[in-house]
Amino acid sequence: MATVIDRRSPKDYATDAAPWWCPGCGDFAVLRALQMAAADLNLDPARTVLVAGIGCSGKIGDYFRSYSVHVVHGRTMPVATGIKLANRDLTVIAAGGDGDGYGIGLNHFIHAARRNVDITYIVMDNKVYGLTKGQTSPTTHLGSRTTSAPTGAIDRPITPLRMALVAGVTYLAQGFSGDPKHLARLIKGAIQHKGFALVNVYSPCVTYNKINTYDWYKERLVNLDDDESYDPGNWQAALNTVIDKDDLVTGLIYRATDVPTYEELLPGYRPEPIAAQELQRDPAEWAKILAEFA
Ligand SMILES: Cc1ncc(C[n+]2csc(CCOP(=O)(O)OP(=O)(O)O)c2C)c(N)n1
Ligand code: SF4
Repeated sequence: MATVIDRRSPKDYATDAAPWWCPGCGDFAVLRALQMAAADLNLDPARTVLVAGIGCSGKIGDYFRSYSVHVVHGRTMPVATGIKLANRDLTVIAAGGDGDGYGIGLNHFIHAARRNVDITYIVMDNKVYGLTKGQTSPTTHLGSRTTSAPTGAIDRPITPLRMALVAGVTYLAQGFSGDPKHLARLIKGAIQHKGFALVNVYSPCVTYNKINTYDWYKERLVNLDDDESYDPGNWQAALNTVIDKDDLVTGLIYRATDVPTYEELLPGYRPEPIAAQELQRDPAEWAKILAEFA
């Protein structure tokens, strides 16, 4: 007989797999925060899908209890979008690294944001390619020495927060692995948000990034949630703030609640869950479609 769980705890979202990350890796805190957020929302693991990218960060899909798809490098967005459109009754979360999302997957990220698909995207931004041994990533700071740039990076970095705002994101937050409870609140808000939500997380790579460490962030990060005068509903102020603060902010940066989701705009949209809809086609209609490809 199936067990009915009324109330879940973060532990209920752990799998049997032992995390493979280096001791101290920021991704442990992201996993913990995601588990806390899921427990707070009492998410049903059987109605939740985690789409994980390739990289150390992408291992999170093995450790969070839900359905999970480990997709090819940079393709979390199209797969998550497809899952949501096929069954919008599901909670769809994507997670991966800065290389996965802002390098090889950059164009998919921009299109997912502008479409406002109802998915949550968590990026573990450690400013290097951790899995492949510390090469420069799209968010590596100018001048940082990495295994692929031993004399210092010469490419100007991508700024995910500014890019997301310009692309049309409707929920934008930034968290830090040094504060998992705060991060859990930001992830919870992202999952509750109806539309595309990006949570960029400064998640230190303790093995390959000796510059952007926990202490480096602690000395610099400003929590916007502590500032009562900050209005996350003001797009222009959000953009000005991330530029002025050089992207070193945490908290809810921007939220718009009046933008329809991609699903709602699709022809034939109906508000009730797809499972409740009549999906049976007339057999003659199927035969006609099959005949076209015979
Ligand atoms: C098409 C393709 N190109 C390159 C790779 C090699 N590769 C695997 S992970 C990775 C980068 C991972 O960096 P990031 O997304 O920042 O994740 P992290 O490991 O730092 O968490 C690369 C380049 C690959 N697996 N597939
Ligand atoms: S290499 Fe870096 S990102 Fe990968 S598990 Fe180790 S600390 Fe984490």
